[in-house]
Amino acid sequence: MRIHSSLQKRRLAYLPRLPEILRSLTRLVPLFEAENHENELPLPVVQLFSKTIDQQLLRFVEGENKTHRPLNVGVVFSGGQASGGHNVISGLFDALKLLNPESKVFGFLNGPAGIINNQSMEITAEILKNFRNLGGFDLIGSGRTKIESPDQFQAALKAVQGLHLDGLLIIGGDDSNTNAAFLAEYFLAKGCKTCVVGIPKTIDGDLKNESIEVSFGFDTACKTFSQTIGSILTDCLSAKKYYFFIKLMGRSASHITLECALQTHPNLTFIGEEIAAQQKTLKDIVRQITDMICLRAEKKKNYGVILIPEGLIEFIPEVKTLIQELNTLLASSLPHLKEIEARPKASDKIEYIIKKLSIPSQECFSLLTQDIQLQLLMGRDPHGNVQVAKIETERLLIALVSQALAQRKKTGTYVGNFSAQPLFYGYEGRSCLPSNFDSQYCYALGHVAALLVNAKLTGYMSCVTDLSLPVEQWGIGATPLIKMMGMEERNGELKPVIQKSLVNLQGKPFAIFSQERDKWILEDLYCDPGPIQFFGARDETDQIPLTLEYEYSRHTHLSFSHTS
Ligand code: FBP
Repeated sequence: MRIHSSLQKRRLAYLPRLPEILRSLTRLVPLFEAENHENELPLPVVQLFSKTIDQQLLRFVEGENKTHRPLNVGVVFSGGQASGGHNVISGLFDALKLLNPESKVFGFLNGPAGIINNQSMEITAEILKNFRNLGGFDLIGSGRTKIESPDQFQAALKAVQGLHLDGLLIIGGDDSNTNAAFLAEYFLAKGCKTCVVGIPKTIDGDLKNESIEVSFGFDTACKTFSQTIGSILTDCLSAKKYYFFIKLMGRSASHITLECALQTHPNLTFIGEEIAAQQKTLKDIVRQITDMICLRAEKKKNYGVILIPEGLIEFIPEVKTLIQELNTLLASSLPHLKEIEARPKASDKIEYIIKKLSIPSQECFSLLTQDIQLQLLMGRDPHGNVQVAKIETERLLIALVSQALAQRKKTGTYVGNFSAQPLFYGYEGRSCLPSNFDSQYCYALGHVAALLVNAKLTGYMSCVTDLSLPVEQWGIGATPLIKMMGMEERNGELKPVIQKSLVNLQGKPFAIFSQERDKWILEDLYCDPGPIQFFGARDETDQIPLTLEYEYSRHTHLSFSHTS
């Protein structure tokens, strides 16, 4: 049960703006773009998805007016929270009711496990009115269970047939939408009428491609982190005594870190993809931070802010190799994880595993602090990934930089004082009140999902495009889930998965960042964007992410002025 604050009450009453085209909802029909992507896809994808391989990209256009039958549609939240999820459900609900007031929406409880265990609830207007435009996934809960075994697929089939579902919306990231593609194929093979539709959700911003401009939740998370980073920058400038090492969520890709750097202008920002491209070692990174601290100390500046993407550690080539070796060793089917768990002493765990690594990985592992060594040995997530959110890279860097500075002090090349504060921002950005952008984007995504189910289209992801234009001019369509697939190693095996998008080092947002960042090292050109605005002028309330703006507009430099 939630107690609504007065701001939440005002948000419940907020009416998201809709793209103009959705105003003719009852008259919209799909228009397919003839194209053959079979040749571009890896062979296992073509073979595994024989029933959905021929799907075409589509958009919706006004067409013949039809009568609409009542539809039953199930929804599930899969994976980490992202602001705007409740608006996907609101958009779906409102669109379905408009198409036919007899339509019903069912929510599967606590993630995909709710499908397997057939636990659901009907979402009525009365229930939904307490969740519109609010953050979190608490209406029905979320979870990370993966539907993968034959029994689980069968259980899912039974659950959707039991509720006579015409559609099932999977609101998730790359892994969850990969699951959606498999479910769509499976349901078709079993002659089941339930259409599976994916919704691009993740604060990480890595579910992004030709058809998906951004995943929902990214904007709210980045604005929330940028607000806090902005406050830290001002605090830093006031007390002038700390170096803040701020790790930002985002799993592998550094999209969040890039967006926050563009919003706030910290002294130093690492972008994982650049580290990988430049083949930087952990020592190089430590040296880069240490050099900056020494330079600033010469100017009597013993403070500053450093942004570190959550996935940095995985991009450092020697650490990446180490993680890959550990992943293979610790894949749940193998006995090493059990051996490690059985040893109570940290040093015994480390001693056991280190002998199993290659010589370069042994060297790399030995460079890390014991805390980080243990964090790298922890269990994997259900998809076999290292849980990077749990690796305290910010503390590792502080420890290594402290050692390096102590060395430099001895040689007289560093004269300052180093006092560091580790911070990690992640969970606080996932369930907060969605920005207007996310509220509107999600509401539209839900509408498009309703149109897809109404048109009996399965294995598609709902798409809303042209997001840098005013909401009224946004476009709507859908892209086949399999079109986004590639092959990746999971739990030690090559599997078809929807590709994660990494920061494009040739793209405009990164170019603008690299053009500006050198100035930020010594000059304190800090920018404090303040909290998300919900009421007031549209240029303050409806701002889109800067990376999105730079990618799709003509900007060649930062779009707001510095405070100096
Ligand atoms: P999704 O990919 O499911 O959207 O989750 C993203 C994320 O918030 C990552 O940024 C983070 O690494 C991870 O979830 C944390 O997972 P958990 O919620 O299980 O701690």
